[in-house]
Amino acid sequence: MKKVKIALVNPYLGNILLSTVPDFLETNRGHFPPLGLLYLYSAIKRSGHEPFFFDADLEGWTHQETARHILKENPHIVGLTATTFTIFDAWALAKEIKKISPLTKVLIGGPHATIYPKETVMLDGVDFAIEGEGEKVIVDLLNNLFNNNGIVSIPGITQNIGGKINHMESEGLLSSLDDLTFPARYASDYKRYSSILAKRNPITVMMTSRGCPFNCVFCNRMGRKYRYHSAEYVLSEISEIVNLGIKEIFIHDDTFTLNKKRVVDICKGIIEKGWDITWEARTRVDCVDYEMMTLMKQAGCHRLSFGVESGSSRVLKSIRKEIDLERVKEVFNICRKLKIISLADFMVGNLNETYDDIKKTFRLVKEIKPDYVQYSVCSPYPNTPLYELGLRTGVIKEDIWLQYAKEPVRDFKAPVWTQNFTETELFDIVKKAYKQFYLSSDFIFKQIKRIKSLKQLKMQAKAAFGMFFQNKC
Ligand code: B12
Ligand code: SF4
Repeated sequence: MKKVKIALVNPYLGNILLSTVPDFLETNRGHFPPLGLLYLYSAIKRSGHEPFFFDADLEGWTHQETARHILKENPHIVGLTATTFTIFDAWALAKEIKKISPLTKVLIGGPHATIYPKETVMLDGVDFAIEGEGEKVIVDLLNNLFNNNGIVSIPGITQNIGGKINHMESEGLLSSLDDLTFPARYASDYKRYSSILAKRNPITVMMTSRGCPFNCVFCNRMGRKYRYHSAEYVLSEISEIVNLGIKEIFIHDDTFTLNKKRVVDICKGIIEKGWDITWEARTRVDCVDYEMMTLMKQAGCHRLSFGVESGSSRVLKSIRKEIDLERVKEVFNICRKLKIISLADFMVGNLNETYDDIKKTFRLVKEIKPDYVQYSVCSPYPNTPLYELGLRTGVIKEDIWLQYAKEPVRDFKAPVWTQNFTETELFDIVKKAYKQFYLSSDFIFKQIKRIKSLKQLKMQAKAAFGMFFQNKC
């Protein structure tokens, strides 16, 4: 079997959709490692093929520069990662690569290609799209790249063969996550990843589980099926991270604390090892309790983010978030008691939301007093129940995400849920809400109390700005 050289690339993201982040913050906000590509790197390395990794976004390379750096390594194929929000840049890079080296194959994977595989390979410059989790499929592709005159008929792969689209449905999600090799952080310039929200830089990210069993209407999770790494696997991965000299971990699981026993085992393991690490995670208020949070705090958890979405029970029901507002209040109290920094995530302009409901959200924020709050205008993402409902009921007039997938344009505007409000009204409400929270005497006083040095003052100010402008994901 021929050894295939593949370049795995995180393109420079100069044109992310919906970016409300001012330039000065965009450059200060830091960079997360592209975890998906690092998992692929490990899988490819293990299979005997030859991967190269480039983070053009971290380097700040233009697409032209990136193409030149990549092609210096003479790869047979280039794999780019893209979400729908970043496909414009991935496509621009694909075209740049083809301009210099028309025979190099280009492959796109990630959330966008998963939703729109056919549209992705119809973009000029793109040969293949991979749907879903890529670790197994990419190896299948590399094993077969030079067989059968370059025609690859493998589940999960869509190919453009001279204008004819060969789409092979994916076989679904990986069943055993513990079979995966740890993401190849060593292949990246791992000491350069950072975040203004971190206590200590450099940082890394982890995904200790994949999927989420809940059904919020606005959410697109790549397959709802929840799967997780064992506590032993997670602890060995943390051990590798510690050995790299990294002390802060952003756990990016959709709902980290879904399985209590696993969380308890992970925390006990960290405490037993005596690792000097701090970490943060995202979860739901109905998936934590006092005992678990106490242990998490002891194990280095310093911040928790909760998707609360609305202060109105009626809206929470309507968007299928199904959390109880009393529980929200209890959990934010526990955070305060345990000195875990809390972040509450809300959306404005939800399905069936009225102005009275929005007022309830603001009242709830005042009551639960989160350390940070993140508001976003409800935007129906592609392949979500909300987007489909919008198309059926006429709230969204046409399938604009599909049109965008067919021809990504730089100035595309993601749709906003305008059932009861205009777009301008919603953005005005959000802007006002941010000001009210971050410029309140409560917030400023809390920040000042926490500050012990000038360095910390700078960090707190940056963190507040980060929250202020961070978009919802
Ligand atoms: C962490 C996270 C963030 C972080 C960090 C992103 C980062 N660089 O790591 C932050 C907060 C910055 C962020 C920001 C945003 N995010 Co975000 N984010 C996530 C989250 C929760 C985890 C991503 C992750 O690390 N996954 C773990 C890895 C292992 O999975 P993966 O990246 O999908 O990679 C696998 C496959 O996709 C595939 N694959 C990926 N790339 C490639 C490439 C090739 C060549 C191949 C073959 C395969 C392949 O194989 C990988 C391994 O199995 C996901 C939801 C989720 N659960 O995945 C949302 C998600 C990716 N984000 C989303 C969105 C919308 C955003 C924002 C646009 C939000 C906003 N409005 O501003 C921004 C834009 C940022 C961007 N660069 O696109 C959406 C994307 C939906 C879409 N259709 O595009 C997701 C899916 C969540 C959702 N709402 O549904 N995000
Ligand atoms: S919003 Fe959170 S809880 Fe709801 S389905 Fe998505 S990941 Fe799960």
